[in-house]
Amino acid sequence: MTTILDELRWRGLLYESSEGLEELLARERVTLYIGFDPSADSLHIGHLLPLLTLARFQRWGHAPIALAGGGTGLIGDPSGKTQERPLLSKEQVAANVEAIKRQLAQFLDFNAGDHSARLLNNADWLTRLSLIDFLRDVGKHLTVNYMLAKDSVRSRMSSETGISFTEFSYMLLQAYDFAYLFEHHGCKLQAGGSDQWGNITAGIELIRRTFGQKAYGLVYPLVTKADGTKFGKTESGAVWLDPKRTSPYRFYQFWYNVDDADVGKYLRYFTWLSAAEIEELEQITARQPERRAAQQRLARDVTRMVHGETALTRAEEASQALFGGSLASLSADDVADIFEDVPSTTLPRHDFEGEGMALVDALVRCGVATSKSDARRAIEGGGIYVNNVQSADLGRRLTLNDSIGGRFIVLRKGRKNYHLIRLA
Ligand code: 629
Repeated sequence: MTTILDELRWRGLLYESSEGLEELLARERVTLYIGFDPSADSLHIGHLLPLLTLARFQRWGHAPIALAGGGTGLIGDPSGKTQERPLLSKEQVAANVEAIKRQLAQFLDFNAGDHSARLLNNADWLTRLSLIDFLRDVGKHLTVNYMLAKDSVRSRMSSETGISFTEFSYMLLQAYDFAYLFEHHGCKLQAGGSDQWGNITAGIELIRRTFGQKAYGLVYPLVTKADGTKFGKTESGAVWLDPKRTSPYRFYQFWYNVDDADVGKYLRYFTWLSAAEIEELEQITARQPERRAAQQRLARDVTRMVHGETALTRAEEASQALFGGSLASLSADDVADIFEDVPSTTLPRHDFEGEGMALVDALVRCGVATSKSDARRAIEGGGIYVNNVQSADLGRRLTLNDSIGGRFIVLRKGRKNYHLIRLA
C-alpha cells in the first residue's frame, strides 16, 4: 500500500474522489476536514465512519480537522433530506455544539506534532460574515444554474413542499467553509459520505474561482444493510454514541446482532482489523455461523473504541445475564435495561420487608407457576432461579436482600424463561 486510498479501497470506502488525489497523497501530507452539524446533543453511529476516516488519515500522517457546524447547524443541510426541516434555536445549537465537541475529540490525536488534529467551529467565521460580503464574495462565484443542478436541490424542486431559500443557500456556506479552511489552515481535502459530494464539489469550485487553485474531495458510500432496511436504526430509534442515550449494553447488542451477510463489510468499515483478520472471521462465519465470532469481534472492537474497556466488560457481562450469567456486578439500571423486554410484575416493596415473601407465593403471583403445587414441583426439580442462582429450597423466602438496588428481583424458570419482579 502506498497511500491511504489503497486502504480505503480494500475497506470498500472509496465511493468517489477528485482526479489527482492519489498523486497528491503520494506526494505530500495534507490537511483534510469533515464537518458535523449539531442537530442533536450527541453524535450517532452514522457519524462513526467520518470519525474513523479522519482517524485513518491521521494514522497515515495527514492532519485532520473535525469541524463542528455551529454556523451551518443554524441553517440545515438539505442533502439527503426529502423535507424541509424546522430550525433549531440558537441556544439549542450552541448547547449541541458543546456536547458533540467532546465526542469529536475522542477519536483524534491532538498531540501528533505536524499532523495533530484540530477541532474547529464554523460559527467562528460564518456568524461574522456580513450578508453583503457573502453575496459579493461567495454568491457571485456560483451560478443559480449550477446550484439547481445539485441532487440536494433537484430532488426538492419536484416535491410538494419545495425548498426554502435558507436551505437552498446551505451549499454556499459549506463551500465558503472549505475556502476558509483552505486559506487559513492549508486544508486541501474535504471528505464525507456520498450525500456530501454536491456540497464538497461546490467548495472545490469556489476555491478554484477565488484562489485559482486546486482542492480535492473524497466520499465513502452510504452504509447499507443486505436486507434493504436502514442501517443504524432500531425499534427504539437511533443508536447514539452518548451512553446516557444508548447504554453500552444496547450499543454492544446492536453490533452483536448484525446479519451474517453484513458483518464482513462492517468489520472493514468500523474496525482497525487487517484484511487477513477479517477474511479469517468471514471464513468462520461461513463454516460456523452459530458461533457469531465475527459479530462478537465487531461488537467488542466498536464498543471498546466508543465506550472504553471498562464499559465493554460490563456490556459483555450484561449480555451474559440473559443466558444465565451472574447478576452480581449489575446495577439496578443495568437490570432495567437488560430485562426491559421480559415479562414483569410490580409488587409492593413492603411485601419483601422483614421475613419477606415465600418464593412459592412469588412464583404464583407472577404467573411463573400456575399453582402452589406447580411452584413446589418446579423448585424441587431444580428449575427455579433467583437472580440466576438456582434455588431448590422449598422454604426459600424473597426479601429486600435479594433485590437488586431495592428495585428488582429476577426470577427464572428453566433455561431461559425470565420474569422480572419490580418493587414499588
Ligand atoms: C459544514 C458542515 C461543513 C462541512 C460539512 C458540514 C456538515 C454536512 C452534514 N453532514 C452530516 C451531519 O452533519 O450535514 N453538511 O450529520 C454527516 N456528516 C458526516 C458525513 C455524512 C453526513 O457529519 O459526511 O455523510 C454521514 O456519513 O451526512 O463545512
